[in-house]
Amino acid sequence: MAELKERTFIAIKPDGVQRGIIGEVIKRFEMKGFKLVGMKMLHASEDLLMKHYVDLKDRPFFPTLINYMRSGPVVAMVWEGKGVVKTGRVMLGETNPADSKPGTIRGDFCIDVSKNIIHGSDSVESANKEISLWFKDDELVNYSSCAFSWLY
Ligand code: IDP
Ligand code: MG
Repeated sequence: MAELKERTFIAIKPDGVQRGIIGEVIKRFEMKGFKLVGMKMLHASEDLLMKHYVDLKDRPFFPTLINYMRSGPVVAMVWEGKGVVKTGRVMLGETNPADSKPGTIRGDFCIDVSKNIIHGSDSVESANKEISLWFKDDELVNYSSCAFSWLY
């Protein structure tokens, strides 16, 4: 049963918020069958973003990335379900929207790699790290979904 409790960290970036894509992203994850277990809107601090993107700190686009992520509020979410990390990445599309297929979030709603509207954890290990970075334990909820036995 633990595999059904896998969690991923999804964040709608400032451009996704400004362009009105919050509802569409939530709709896609809900309709797929994943369970929302945490959600908040916030202006991410520089410190939080530096930690979140620490693996990219030596890349030339790092300062631009941090400024972009600080340019407005983001919507941070935790979604739960079987294979949600990998499937979540498939639903997002490729890092560069130009390589993302239609039907994916980045393939459908954005154009440029520097404005790719959404973040999703790339492994279970980074998901766990990112969830504990962005959320306190008591900001995540435990509840049973009435759809559970119709999904699994
Ligand atoms: P991911 O978000 O698909 O996991 P990463 O390689 O982890 O992609 O990069 C993190 C974020 O950094 C991307 O989502 C994008 O916002 C930004 N980024 C990645 N590559 C570039 C680039 O070449 N130019 C500008 N921004 C980039
Ligand atoms: Mg990444």
